[in-house]
Amino acid sequence: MQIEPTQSMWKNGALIRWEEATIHPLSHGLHYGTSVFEGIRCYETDRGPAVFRLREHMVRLRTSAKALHMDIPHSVDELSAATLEVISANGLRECYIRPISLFGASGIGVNPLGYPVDTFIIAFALGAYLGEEGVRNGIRVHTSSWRRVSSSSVPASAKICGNYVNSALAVMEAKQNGFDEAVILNEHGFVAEGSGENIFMVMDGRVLTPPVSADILPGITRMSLMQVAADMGYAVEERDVSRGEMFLAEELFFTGSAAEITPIREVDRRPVGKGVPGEVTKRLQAKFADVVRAKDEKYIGWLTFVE
Ligand code: PPE
Repeated sequence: MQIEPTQSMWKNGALIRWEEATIHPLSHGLHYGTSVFEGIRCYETDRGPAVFRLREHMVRLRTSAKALHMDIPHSVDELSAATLEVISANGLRECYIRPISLFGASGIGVNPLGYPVDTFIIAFALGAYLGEEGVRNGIRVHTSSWRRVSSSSVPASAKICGNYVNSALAVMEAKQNGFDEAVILNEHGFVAEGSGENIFMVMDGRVLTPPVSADILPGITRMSLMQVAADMGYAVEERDVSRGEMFLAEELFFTGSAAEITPIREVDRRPVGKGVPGEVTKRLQAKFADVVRAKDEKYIGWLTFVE
């Protein structure tokens, strides 16, 4: 997706100009994928811009880093404050925020222990990840021929950049085959997630999603949606889902910071339900839109307002 540059970003504790941002070509994170990142959204509200679940994202950044033995020398509070600083410095009202920490340049070789760690926080405007049309009318997906990276090889539930080679292969294959996105099965053949989204299904009116033990990324939108759905009175369940069960689902949808809630209208060339976004999905989408835009007091604690 194309984005417009902004004026400044945050690097290792201070704002720098967008044009000043550089990475050494010998950075370990570039050669070996040893970097961790986040994706966060900030929404325009009546009380000004507000970042959705900022703290939770920064906690996950540090948890992903821990899985790589990477010590990010900034606390959750510091990273959160830096995010607000970048948003206000650039006068952004609604934006997407991309924090990233990487092992820098120190030498050559696979072992990064003791290497410097560089952290950037970048914010910019971003539209619907899977398209406006997709959010409204649903997208078409297929089951990938690639299996989800397994926790027996890498920490699959950490947001480690190298893990995204798997996602990139899956989404390229999906696009080349004429689909909007891929559903990736895990090593055991159960449904894991999309290339950059968690997946939910509605079965007999219940809201189901694969468990974290299915080698998914434990999505913050996923966690939030599970709580909102339960509060709305839906039975919510985490359990393994087979490929074939997707064909039985009344509704299917993706969740993610970038993707928000995107309905799936077709899977493996079979219509999901009636082939249009379902009622439960639409109700959840509407509620979620209220939650992130500070229109529901109950979840106001999930927002950090930019002064
Ligand atoms: N699974 C994967 C593999 C994933 O990358 C994401 C986020 C999710 C699930 C949903 O997690 P959460 O955002 O916490 O609800 N994908 C991010 C990056 C997408 C990208 O193309 O870059 C995102 O949505 O920001």
